[in-house]
Amino acid sequence: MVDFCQNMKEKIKILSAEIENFAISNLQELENFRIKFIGTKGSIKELFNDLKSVPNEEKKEIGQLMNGLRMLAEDKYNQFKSNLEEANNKAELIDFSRPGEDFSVGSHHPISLVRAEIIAIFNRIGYTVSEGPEIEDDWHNFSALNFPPEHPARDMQDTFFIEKGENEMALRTHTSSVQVRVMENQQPPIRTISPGRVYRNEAISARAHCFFHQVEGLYIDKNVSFADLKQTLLHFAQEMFGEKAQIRLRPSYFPFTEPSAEVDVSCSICNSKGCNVCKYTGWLEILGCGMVDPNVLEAAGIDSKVYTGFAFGMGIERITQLKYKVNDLRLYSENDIRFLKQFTSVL
Ligand code: 2U9
Repeated sequence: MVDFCQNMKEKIKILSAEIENFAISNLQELENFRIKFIGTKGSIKELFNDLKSVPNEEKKEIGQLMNGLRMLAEDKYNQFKSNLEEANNKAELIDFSRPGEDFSVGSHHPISLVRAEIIAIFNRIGYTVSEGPEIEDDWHNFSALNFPPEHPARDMQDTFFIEKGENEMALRTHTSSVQVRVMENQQPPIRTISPGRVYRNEAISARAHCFFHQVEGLYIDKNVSFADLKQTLLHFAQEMFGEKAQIRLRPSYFPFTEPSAEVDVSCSICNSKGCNVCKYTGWLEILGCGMVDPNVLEAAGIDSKVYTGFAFGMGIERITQLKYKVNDLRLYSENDIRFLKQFTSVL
């Protein structure tokens, strides 16, 4: 009899482990569980039938163990039943025929759009893209570009200095510094553009900002002439503003180019007839350019007797202003969604 009782206790232990481990993930498995353990022919019912044969002195202990077992099975069954029913009800609430909800897409910033367009135009005629640091030393930002020691651009009024003195560093004021680095590391032919952010110590207004974006171009080889420069810039203007665009050059001065010029494009808004955007001149200023000064070539280790080159520089904000008629520079960095979302469908 002792063996019989021991055997009963063993069976209760095994069944209790089986109940706990039984996996239920759907209604069919729940039903299988019910039949196996709780149903009229289930293992717990069978075990209860054996209770008759347990001697009276052991009945209480074994009876309690069996009640515990039945509760374990019933609790698990009820718990899974209500979980599965709840999940089923939720699934029934989903209307799969409903149209999807709108999700808002962002837009490319107009500066990024125009930057990409300028890069694509010059890529097509063989220019690579070079990038460099925004924090520059005096050599790459000024001295190598033929800025005399007392040039006003070197002043704190114009440039953001990070450290003064021996380790003088500044936020670059143009991306020409990147092209100095290209020349120092590579012999001609060089045909590259440098897009990037530049910094100037200016009060912020509709027409000026303390940072903006430039693309500067550099072409150095044997026999590069001013005629090559003019034709390259005409090509750029026609790609950017339409095939009817014309350019004109006005003499100018930059420390790093000689001769130098400022370039205007014909006003596409009024077909050069005169409007308030071109101030009734028919022309809009878009960039500066010139033949690279021999001093700049020599400073970077390029023989100015063998090579010549041209360079140009433009503000991306200015080109964007003309292309998309943006009349206030501050709009570019305020991140006003009403401004930005006007460019959602441009690409
Ligand atoms: C090297 C040598 C010369 C790049 C040039 C300009 C003329 C120019 C301005 C346009 C509007 C800057 O953004 S802006 O304010 N740039 O007028 N930039 S020639 O000349 C270089 C570049 C690199 C090595």
